[in-house]
Amino acid sequence: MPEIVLHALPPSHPCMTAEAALKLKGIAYERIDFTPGEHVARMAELYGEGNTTVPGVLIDGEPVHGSRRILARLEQLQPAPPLYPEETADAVREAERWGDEELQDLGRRLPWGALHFRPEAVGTFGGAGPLDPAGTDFAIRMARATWKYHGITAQRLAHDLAGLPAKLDRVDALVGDGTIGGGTPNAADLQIGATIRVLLTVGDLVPLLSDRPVEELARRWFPGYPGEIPAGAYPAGWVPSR
Ligand SMILES: N[C@@H](CCC(=O)N[C@@H](CS)C(=O)NCC(=O)O)C(=O)O
Repeated sequence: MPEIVLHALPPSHPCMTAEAALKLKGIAYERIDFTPGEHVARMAELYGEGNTTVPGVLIDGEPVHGSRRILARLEQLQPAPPLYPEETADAVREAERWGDEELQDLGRRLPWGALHFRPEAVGTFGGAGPLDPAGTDFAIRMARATWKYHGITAQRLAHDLAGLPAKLDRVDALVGDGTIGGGTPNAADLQIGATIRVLLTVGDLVPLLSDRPVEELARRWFPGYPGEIPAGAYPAGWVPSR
């Protein structure tokens, strides 16, 4: 096996996807976590201009950037167990694409959307308790910068929340038709499951997510993930009822 280095940011869900694939395939790797901010220059240096997001992996020095490219490359390196099982490969690829292009951003916008209203909860994502007042001042500045960076606005947040039930129904349907949720995770399980696992940290979303296939899938493939934003963060009426 070649030497593999995974470059990541600690709370990143696409990094969880890439790392879960490495573990699933039993591939040895070293994980290097950048600090947010520092990652931009370091990733561009390693993966080329414009490739500033995580995850990236270096495979004997060969740069592979982005969770989907990484999973496809790992499949070539070590075909078993398959991330794209032959009999469902097309459906898995389409579900993986959807999970990346249409669901993954919610794993950034919805938690950060809620943290704007409950900044002290930023501390829970580092595995600690809620922040003290000085820490909360810092978190308020961080949440403002993050809203700007990810283009989060109150209108966009309300729109994301309104559209969430249909997306969750789609995930349940993928479990129902056997595209995901089998005995061994495939690429779409890992892509979709990581985003849903992050959403489970948002107390306001728990009623929408709990006791259904979508929750079971996320907790099965990603049992541990820190972070707890108490319910009641989003303004009243923004979270659709189930
Ligand atoms: N769709 C890409 C997106 C990766 C992505 O946006 N990663 C986030 C972390 S969750 C990131 O690097 N954020 C920092 C930044 O945008 O500079 C993938 O799956 O690899």
